[in-house]
Order: sequence, then structure tokens, then C-alpha cells
Amino acid sequence: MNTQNCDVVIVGAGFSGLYLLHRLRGLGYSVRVFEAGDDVGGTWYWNRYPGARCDVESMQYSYSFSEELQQEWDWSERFSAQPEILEYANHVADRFDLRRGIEFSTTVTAAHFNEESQRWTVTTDKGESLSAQFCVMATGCISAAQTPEFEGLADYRGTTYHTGNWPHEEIDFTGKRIAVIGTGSSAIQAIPVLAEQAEHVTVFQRTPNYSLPSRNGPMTEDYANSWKDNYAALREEQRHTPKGALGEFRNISGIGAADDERATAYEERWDRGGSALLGSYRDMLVDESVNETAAEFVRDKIRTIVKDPQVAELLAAKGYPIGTKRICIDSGYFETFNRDNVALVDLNDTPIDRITPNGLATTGRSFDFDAIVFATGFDAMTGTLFKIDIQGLGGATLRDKWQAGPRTYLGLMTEAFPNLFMITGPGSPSVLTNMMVSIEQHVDWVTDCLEHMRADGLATIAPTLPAQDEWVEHVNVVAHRTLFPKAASWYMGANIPGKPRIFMPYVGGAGTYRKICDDVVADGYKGFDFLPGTDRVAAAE
Ligand code: N01
Repeated sequence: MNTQNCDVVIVGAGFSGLYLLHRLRGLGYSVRVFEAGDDVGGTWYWNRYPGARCDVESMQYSYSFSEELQQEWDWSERFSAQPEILEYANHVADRFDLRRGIEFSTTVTAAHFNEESQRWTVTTDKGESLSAQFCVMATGCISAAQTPEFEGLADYRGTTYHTGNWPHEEIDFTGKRIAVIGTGSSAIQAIPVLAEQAEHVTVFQRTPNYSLPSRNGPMTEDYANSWKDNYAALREEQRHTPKGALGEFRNISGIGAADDERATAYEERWDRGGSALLGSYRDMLVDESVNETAAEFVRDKIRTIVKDPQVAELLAAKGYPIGTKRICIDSGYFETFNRDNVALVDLNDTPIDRITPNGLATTGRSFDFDAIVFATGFDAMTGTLFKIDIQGLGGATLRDKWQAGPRTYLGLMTEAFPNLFMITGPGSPSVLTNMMVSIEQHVDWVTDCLEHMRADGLATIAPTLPAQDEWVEHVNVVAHRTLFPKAASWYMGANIPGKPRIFMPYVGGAGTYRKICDDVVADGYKGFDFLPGTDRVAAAE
């Protein structure tokens, strides 16, 4: 096997990998990027299902690292659709000449730390092997698509799709009878579009979701310019907010709020669109009584929109607080259930029993379908990492180390795996924030760390076990001060049979977290251990 050397291997060419490649190459590091897809874009490369769209405003869901880039790029809609975001990722790759550093259609299968050389040996499915001082997992938080193990699936005669791994060619559903399994964000975006094309769509729902209207529309020049004219200041403000996004958060309590104040706030935010409703009160995700007012407001909206009261009641989420499963942002989702060609099947009393050759059977009834769309989510935050055979000190595997749930220091590194970084790893705010802001913060932190090590001739960095234990405890404690653990969400690992129930992202907020990371550096990389390079050891001897 041909083994080559480089300074840094990056796994993944989504928004994390692209920016990291740009930064590190600019500083003179030799970098190799491996990407399983045949092009850039990460989550926006794979999630091509009809209706896929970002739930963060375009002017905010974009890189801030280049003033030229943010001035020259024009978004056509307030919330961008997947094709435009993918086009943006491609534009960035071309503009900064990133493609030549990326090996496409190549999956990293293993990464082993060699204690003697203090380097990572990274192996790919193409039989290539690389020796690198650093290995960075820019693998994304929700990139391992999950299809439940339904009996009979192999014998199904129709076509199956997964929203998280959608074909690249246009699929024409005209005249087709489709099943959609799942009612998470992906399903909620796809169903209205599928319903317009297909002869009939049957939606199989286990847990109804709270969804808010996007109020998406064309980008106006005035709105785009209100950002572009002031981007530097607005981006800086964004970085210090809890969600890494502006215009959402009111720093007032909802406890004891007057009925008319509350009603006005909710109506205004419902009309404004996006997830702003959740930012109406600072204790929305902490106090159950405040949360219930917003949850009931949304249920009432559903009862108004959906004409059949029984269907409306089935669609109205109950039993868990609003926002504790990722809030969905839709374009006409609830309205779609007023169409004649859309039906809702509640799986609570009659779950899916099996896939049949012609469709599927619940414990109550059989259905025939030409196609089944699995909108059944992802093995989030850890699934993609576990697909790679990652071995650290003493041959310890990441899978074994994290058997009881992911353990990291700051979501950036994990003990016993020196020089292995994660971008937006478990234990960092990641999916609870505007990912672009969190990605840039992590990439900048990692880059600064490498520069610090280069300047001081340091060979390895790894978190100490006490620092990691303390961080894991802190992540857990702050999560349990909120309502988040009350929902059986993918944040908790609850969607994967046998996965430990741990609240994986850090709820402390993007701004607070950034300060913690900066303080760690100011305190001499508190909680991290460095080992000097062999040159230095030799010199000292
Ligand atoms: O996946 P999900 P998703 N039988 O896990 C159901 C991001 N995203 O792909 O809730 C029947 O949310 C499951 O039911 P239940 C966003 O962060 C962002 O929709 O487990 N049903 C659920 O309804 C999002 O949160 C955007 O009871 C089964 C659904 O499948 C994340 O991706 C757009 C089942 C899975 O929902 C994941 O969203 C889209 C079974 N055996 C996605 N197994 C943006 O806008 C599972 N389900 C940026």
C-alpha cells in the first residue's frame, strides 16, 4: 500500500471541510480532504429531496470569512432551497480553488493513531493510506441516514427513497401512489411538493411535530442590502447570540406575561415566519408553563388551517414541549392535508408491521404503493464517526470509548485520541445553532490551535480526562435545566434502537460557548495536554 505524508487529513467536504481546507492551505499546511460524495456540499449534496430548504435565513446561513464572497453572492430567496445552497458551496470551492485538494468518491474507512510516530494513519476505501499529524472529522452532525429494519423491505417491488440520500436525477412522481414514512423536518418539507406531483400521498405518522410557517419569498434588494451594508457588525453580533442568528431572541421572561402581550408577540412572530416564535421569551425552553402557551398557540393554528377536525387533532403535537424536538419550518405543510389526494395514517395504535411486495401493512390495514419515501432521519452526531474504525492510544476504539454516549471536551476533541479534532462534534452547540456560525468558530479555533502548536514545536494535543469529565457533566447539567430532555428526540439519541439516551449538543448557546473556548485558550489551553515534538525532545536531551 502506498503511504503518503501530509500535515492534516480532513474527512468531509461540506461547509466545515471546505472552510478548513481554505484556512489551513492559506497557512501553508499540506492538506488532503476525502469526501464520500462525488462533489462538495455535504448535507446539501445528499439531501436533495423535493422541497429541501434551509430553515435559517440565507443572509445569515452563509460564510462570513470573506467580505468579497459575502458581497458578491446574491441569494434569490429569504430561505434558500437546496439547489441554490449547493450552487453556493460549488461557487466557494471554485472561487477559492479548493477542488484540487479534495479526493471525491472516497470514503475514509479507518484512522489509527500510531504512538511511536505520533501520527494518524488514515485509510480509504480506494486502498490509499496516508500518514498525517492531524486528522479532522468534518463529517457533519446528521449525515448517517437511518432506515428502520422493516421486515419484508428486500421483497418490495416498488421504488424506495430516503430523504437523506436522494437520487441526483429528477424523479417524476406523476400518477404515482406514494407512502411517506415519518413526519420530521425532511418529511414536512417534502410532503407539500410530493402532493402536488403524485396521484396520492399517504403520510404515516408516529409522532406529530410542531411546525412553523417559513413565509419564504423572493429576496428583496433592500433586505439583502440591509445585511450587505453592515455585514461586519451584524456577523459579529450574530456570533455572540445564543443561536448564532439575529432577530429571534427577546431577553424577557414569559412567566406572568400579560395575555395580550403574549398573543401579540406570538402572532407577530408566526406572521414573520421562521423559528422566531421560539425566541419570544428567554424561558421558552426552560419553563413548562411558558412553553405550553406557545405549543397551544401552534395547535390552535393547526386547528384553524386543517379543515377535518380529526386530522387536525392528529397533526397537533402534544406530550412534549415545543422546540425540544428540532422545530420544523414549512411551506404549506398543514394546508396540504386539505387536499383530496393526501391522507394521514396515525401509527400509534397500529404501527407498521412490515413492508409487503406491493406496499406496506400496519397492524390494522394493508396499502399498495408505487414508491415509499423513508423520511426516517439519521443516526445523528455519532453515526458517521462510528462508521470509521477510529483507534486512539493503546488501540482504543472510539466506538468502545463512547459506548455509554459520546464524551468530548468542548465537542472539539476526545481524551485518548491525540490530534483528532471534530468540527461541531457532540458536546458543542452545533445543531442548536446556525451551523455556519458554529462551523466557522470551530474551524478558526482548530486553525489557531495548530498555529500555536507549530509556533511552539508541539507534536500532539489531547484533552485531559478530568477536563473532559467536567465538560460532559456540564453539558448534561445545563441540558437538564431545560425542557429538551423531555422529548424523545434525535438530540437524545432516542430515534436509534439501543443508542444511549444522552443529550448530545451543548445547550449553553453559541455566544457563551465561544467565550468558554476563547477563555480556555487564554488560560494556556486549559484542560489540554501537549507533548513536544521529537526534534524538541532530542534538543532537550
Ligand atoms: O428526521 P427526524 P428528519 N416507523 O429524525 C419517523 C435536519 N433537517 O430527516 O418521531 C414510523 O426529525 C420519526 O417518528 P418518531 C433537522 O435538524 C434540517 O426529518 O421517532 N416512523 C420521525 O417522524 C432535522 O431535525 C432541515 O416517532 C418512524 C421521522 O421518522 C434533522 O435534519 C430540513 C420510524 C424522522 O424524523 C432530521 O430531520 C430537513 C418507524 N419505524 C432536515 N422511524 C432544514 O431545514 C422513524 N420514524 C435545514
